[in-house]
Amino acid sequence: PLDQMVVEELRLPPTFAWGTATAAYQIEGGTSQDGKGPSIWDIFSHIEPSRTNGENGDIACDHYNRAAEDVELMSSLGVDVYRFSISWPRIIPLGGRNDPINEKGIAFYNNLIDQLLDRDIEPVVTLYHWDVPQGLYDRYKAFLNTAEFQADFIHYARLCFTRFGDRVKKWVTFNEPYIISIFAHLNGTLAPGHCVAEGTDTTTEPWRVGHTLILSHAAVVDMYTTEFHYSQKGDISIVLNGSFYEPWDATDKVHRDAAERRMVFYIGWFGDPIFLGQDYPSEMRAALGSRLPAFTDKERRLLSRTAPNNAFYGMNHYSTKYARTLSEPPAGDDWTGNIAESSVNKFGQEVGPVTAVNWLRVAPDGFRKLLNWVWQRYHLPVIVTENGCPCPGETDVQIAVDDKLREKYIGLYLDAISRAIYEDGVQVTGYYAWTLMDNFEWSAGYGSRFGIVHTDFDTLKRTPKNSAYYLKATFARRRQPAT
Ligand code: GBH
Repeated sequence: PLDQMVVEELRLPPTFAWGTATAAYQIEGGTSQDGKGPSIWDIFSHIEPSRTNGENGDIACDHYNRAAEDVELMSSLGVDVYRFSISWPRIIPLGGRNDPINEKGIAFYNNLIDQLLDRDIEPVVTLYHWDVPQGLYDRYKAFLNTAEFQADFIHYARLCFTRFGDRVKKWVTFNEPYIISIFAHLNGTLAPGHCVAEGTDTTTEPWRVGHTLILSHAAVVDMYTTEFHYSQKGDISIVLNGSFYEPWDATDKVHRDAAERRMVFYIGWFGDPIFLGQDYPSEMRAALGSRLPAFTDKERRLLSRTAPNNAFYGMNHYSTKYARTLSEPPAGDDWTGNIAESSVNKFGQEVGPVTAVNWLRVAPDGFRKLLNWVWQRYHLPVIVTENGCPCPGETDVQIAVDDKLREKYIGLYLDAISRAIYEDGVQVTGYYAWTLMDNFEWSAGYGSRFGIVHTDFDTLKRTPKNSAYYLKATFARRRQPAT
C-alpha cells in the first residue's frame, strides 16, 4: 500500500538535469492556423470522435498562442530543460520533400527556442511525436512505405537541423516506435487506426512500420553526423518506452523467461538494431519468422555505422507489469512470443498501488530494475524523457492542486534513479516530468490528466499543482553536492 512506501529524498548528481515534456498535438491547438496542414491526428479525431472520447486537439492548451506564457511558467518552476515536439505539418503542410515550407510555422518554433534560451532553459526537440502529415498518409500510407517515408523524413529532419540546430543541441527522432507500430498499426487505438477492423494486414504491417522507423532513424543519425555534427555539436538519439516486467511466478523459470522475453520484444525490437547495430533479437526472429522484415547488407552497414552515434538512451517509463508464459499459444495470431501480461501475479499480489488509470501502478523498484536492464544491454547514458502519472478527480482545480499521489510517485521514482546511480552504477543524466500541463491525452481525450500544472479547458488558465513546486524543491535538496 502507498502509505508504506516512503520517499527518502535521496541525492542526485549536481549536474543532473530536470525538466518537463510535451508533444505538439497534445498542447498546441491552432491546428489550421497560419498555414498548418492536417496531420493523421486531426483526421483520426474528427472522422470518428468516439475513438478520442469525443474530443480532439483543435484547441488543446492553445499553446500555439500562449507559448510565451508557458515558457514564463516553466521559468518560474526552475526547470533546466523543456522537451517538446515539432509538428511536421506545421512546417511542411503536405509533408513531402517537394512540398512548400511554411515559414510561419518555422517562426513559431524559432520564437519558442529563443524564449527558452533567454530563460536558460535547454530545448530538447522531438522530431516526431505521432503527428505525421496526412498528405503522406494519403500518398503512400506513411510508415508502410519504407523508402518514400525515409526520404521525406530525412528532408524534414534536415530542414529542422538547418533552421533550429544552431540553438538545439539535443534531438530525438521518434517518440516510442513500439507504440507507433503496435497501437497505431495493430490495435488501431491511435492514429492512423490501422487494425483488423480496417481490413489491413496486421500480421505483417506493424513490423514493416517498425522497420521503417528504425531505418529512418538511422538515416537521420547518419545525416546529422555527416552534415551537421561538426558545426552544431549536438546529440541525437531516439526515445523508447517500456514497462519493467516481473515474472508472474518468480519460482518458475518459464515465467522468469517470459518477463525477460517481454522486454526483449518491447525494447530489444528497436534497441538492438539501433544501439547495437544488430539484427532483430533472435527471440523475435524465432517467434515471428518472415513477418519480421530482413535488413539488406546495405541497411546492416547503415545500422552498424550509426549505432555508436546515438548519444543517449531516451527512456519513457511509467510502470511495471507481470508477464507469464502461456501453456498454449493464444488463439489466433500470436505476435507476443506466447506471453500474457497483467497487474496481478499468480499469488494475487498487485504490482503496485493504482493511480487514476489501471495500467499505471506505482512501482519504483521496477523502474530501478529497468534502468539496470537498459544500462547492461546498451551501455548508454540514460535520460528519462517521460515519467509521471494521473491522479483521480483532477478536473476540479481545487482537488487537482493537492496532488499528493503524483508528488509521492515522483519522489519514489527519483529515489529509484538515485539508487540506480549510486548503488548500481547506472549512468542517468536527466529526468523530464510528463507532462508540463494537462493536455489532450490521445484516445482518452481530456479525460486523463498527467500535468504538473492544471489546465482549465474552458478558460485555458494554467494553475501549478503542488507536485510542480515539489519538483522544484526536491531537485534543490537532492542536488546539494555531497559533503
Ligand atoms: C506516452 O506513451 C506518450 O509518449 C505521451 O504522449 C502520453 O501522453 C503519455 O505516455 C501518457 O499516456 O490502456 O492498457 O492499453 C506511453 C505509452 C501507450 C502507455 C498506451 C499506456 C495504454 C495501456 N502508453 N498505453 S492500455
